[in-house]
Amino acid sequence: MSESKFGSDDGLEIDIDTLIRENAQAVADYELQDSDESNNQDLQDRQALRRVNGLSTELQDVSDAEYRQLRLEKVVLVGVWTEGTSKDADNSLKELAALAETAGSQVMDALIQRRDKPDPATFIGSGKVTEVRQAVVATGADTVICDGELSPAQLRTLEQKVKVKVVDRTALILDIFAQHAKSREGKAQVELAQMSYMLPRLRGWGESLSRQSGGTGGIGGRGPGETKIETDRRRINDKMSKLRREIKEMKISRDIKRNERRKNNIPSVAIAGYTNAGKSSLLNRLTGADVLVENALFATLDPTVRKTQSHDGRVYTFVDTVGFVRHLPHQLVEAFKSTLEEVSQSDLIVHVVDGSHPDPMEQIRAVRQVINEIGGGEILEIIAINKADIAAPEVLMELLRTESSAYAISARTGYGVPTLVKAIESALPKPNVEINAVIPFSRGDLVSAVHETGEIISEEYLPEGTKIHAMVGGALARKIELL
Ligand SMILES: Nc1nc2c(ncn2[C@@H]2O[C@H](COP(=O)(O)OP(=O)(O)OP(=O)(O)O)[C@@H](O)[C@H]2O)c(=O)[nH]1
Ligand SMILES: [Mg+2]
Repeated sequence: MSESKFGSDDGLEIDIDTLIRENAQAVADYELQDSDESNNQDLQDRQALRRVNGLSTELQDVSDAEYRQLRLEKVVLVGVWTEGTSKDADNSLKELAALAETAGSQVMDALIQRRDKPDPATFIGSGKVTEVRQAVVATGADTVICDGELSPAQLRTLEQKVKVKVVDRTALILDIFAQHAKSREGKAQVELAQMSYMLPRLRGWGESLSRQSGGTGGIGGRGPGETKIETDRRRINDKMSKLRREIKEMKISRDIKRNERRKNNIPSVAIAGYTNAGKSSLLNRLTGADVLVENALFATLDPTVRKTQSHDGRVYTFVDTVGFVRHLPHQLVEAFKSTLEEVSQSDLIVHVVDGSHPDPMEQIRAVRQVINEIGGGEILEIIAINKADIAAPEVLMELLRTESSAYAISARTGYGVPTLVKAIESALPKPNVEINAVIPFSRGDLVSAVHETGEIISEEYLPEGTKIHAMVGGALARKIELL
């Protein structure tokens, strides 16, 4: 391989000069194309709804997921920087800001503290708490968002000290999911995740309930408030079991469809990756699907499956699904198990990476961690480094150098997409049974199936039928043998 070319096996290389040239052109086209997206009705609906559903500190009816109050929030972000460089810490807080904005909040201020580990009582050190309180007063903020998952006690103590609502990163992500869930399945999954987040925290919220009902917890903690918490807890548990059952039932029809595809040897390619990397844009570019594309985190929650055809006529599917993030709340991974199966049960993963992100390697690591967690660690992976039109060429080159099967693309301009498609097609599982048969003309369905899922070696029309020599999947081979 020459010095200026990077790329993977089979001669699919990238010429850096061309890339830089196309880069400049793409940036020029960039603004023009941006306006197309506003045609999307979904997007308009969503922008009209740019208000935040804050997790209300006062649980009205815990059996109903609508316990959150709708209000526009002004937030102060707080991070604890325990390891890595200061750039890592900044990136983390920038991501928290993007999450907060996606949830509809306005970020007023952001504070970060370096310490070995978060303070067990207040997350940030007590000295910093005063500073946070000052920032809250100075900016008129009504919420503090902490960059981590806080214990119920930490949330409560911090809330008392800063005197406004305190929310952690997990609650924020759950909130975005709640706002973006559209399908019945998606809504049920989010609700389940929210409840499993709420359950251990009930005591914290329960305090205000016990105050409401005039109780103080009483001796031995069995005041009226405590009783209410116990009823709440039971109701939440009941609701969670019901949701789990419902999700299981809803999953059945997708399982049937997936098994059908598998039986027919239709390979599935999962488009996975960090949130906002451009997965939906890539699906749209590859299949002409009309999936919502938005510069927001977790725009997509429901999987979209689209059929397509390889250059040699084989049918396969692409599926676009929910994006990943660093420290994806485990409640979400758990609740979205059935959705995430679209990735863990696929034949090939196209891992989309945002090449214009300041630290794409960190995103790659986070995505692989989730893929491993859901049992997809062994699946063949192709990296699609997206947004090549706005990415720094040196970042692209570095990624292409370190990743063995990586391609620079732009879902927006189409750059590199044909090369990526070639790589995908050559990585699709190959039909492995050789057939050499004459199929009667009355079984045209089998001939088309061989064309759609197999690889034709030769084909000839004889008076008694179509003589086909081909490689096909086991199930189809059996059907043909039984003729
Ligand atoms: N410049 C540039 N922007 C892109 C490209 N691909 C996607 N985008 C933009 O990146 C943002 C996110 O794109 P999506 O396709 O919604 O990303 P996603 O990975 O599906 O995101 P989630 O569903 O939210 O996880 C949108 O604003 C897109 O217009 C690209 O190749 N170049
Ligand atoms: Mg998407």
